[in-house]
Amino acid sequence: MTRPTLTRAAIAALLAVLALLGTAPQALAHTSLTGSDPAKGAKVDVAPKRVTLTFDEPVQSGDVNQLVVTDPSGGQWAHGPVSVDGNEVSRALGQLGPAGEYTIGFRVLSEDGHPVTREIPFTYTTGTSAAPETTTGTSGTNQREDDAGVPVWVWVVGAVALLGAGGALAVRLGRE
Ligand SMILES: [Cu+2]
Repeated sequence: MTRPTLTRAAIAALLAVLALLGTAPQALAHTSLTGSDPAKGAKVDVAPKRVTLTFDEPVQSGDVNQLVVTDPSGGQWAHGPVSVDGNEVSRALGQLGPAGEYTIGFRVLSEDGHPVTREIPFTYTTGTSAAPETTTGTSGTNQREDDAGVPVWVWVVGAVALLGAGGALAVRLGRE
């Protein structure tokens, strides 16, 4: 009798699919960023004293979150502890120096243990003019600036992303 066997196999397959689908709502419900100060793409003319991220759910406190602010040359401006207050994560900023595009980079742990990583650009419109323009610069100077343009935290976040890639892939496969 092959028919009952096939039916049983079909039911088993269906249950497996349902089990996979059952994980999808959780995967879609990951903590996500709902806002930031400075906001994404903002043009600020008064240097912020603090950078604050707001999420749709509480974030894990403790020494598990990273939050950096990088200037156009790769300089770091956030300092002190990363503080967590419910849905908000913030960190103090030094007086911003050069005008230009800054990037807020973060990796925080949501309550369910999943990391949330993002980059948020904003522009600081005032402040000291950017590094001496290339009018007097040689190509050697430019090369050096290019090298300095890749901030260290990019590599850190990249490594973290690689570590998380396995989990993300599993989630993605589960969703599909
Ligand atoms: Cu999650």
